[in-house]
Amino acid sequence: MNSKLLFLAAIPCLIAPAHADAVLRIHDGKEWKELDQAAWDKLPRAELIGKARDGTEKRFSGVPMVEILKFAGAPLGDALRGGEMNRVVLFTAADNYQTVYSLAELDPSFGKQNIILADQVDGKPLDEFEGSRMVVAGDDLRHSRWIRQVKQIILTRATPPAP
Ligand SMILES: Nc1nc2c(c(=O)[nH]1)N[C@H]1C(S)=C(S)[C@@H](COP(=O)(O)O)O[C@H]1N2
Ligand SMILES: [Mo]
Repeated sequence: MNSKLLFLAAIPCLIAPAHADAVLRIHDGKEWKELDQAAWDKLPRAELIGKARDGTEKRFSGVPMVEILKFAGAPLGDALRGGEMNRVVLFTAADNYQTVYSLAELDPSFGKQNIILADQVDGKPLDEFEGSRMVVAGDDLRHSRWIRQVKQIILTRATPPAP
């Protein structure tokens, strides 16, 4: 390939935007925070075994969900009571698929937690379909909330419609 062709071939790499889920955006109910790779790398990690989409057991590793909630400043433990009990956590993926968990069901003080935001499976980074990070909910019998390509997490409240 001559140098001109080489240059042209490099252009898509130079102008390609970072993948939509590369930086995790977290809304704490008041403002957006960005969890970039450097901040992500400092968080505690955990592993869990779960059934992958092909039905085989795989070893997922990533950040325990409670650590993400702490980063977001969510009320947890004794602080999660009374008026805080309508808190929900809304996950949105790069394909705009959405799922919710109640905050209480993600709080280890309410029950044993077996849920991580995974960035690796069997020691390797997730593939492009799974995205930079995916929710692995080890105790969910169905995988509908194993949301791939998580790009944002919003700590909000379940509020009824106006009467
Ligand atoms: N980003 C994203 N994640 C997703 C979905 C989706 O459409 N988009 N589908 C969910 C559903 S409904 C299921 S059952 C599981 C498993 O999907 P799979 O069988 O295609 O792996 O992924 C979940 N995660
Ligand atoms: Mo599904």
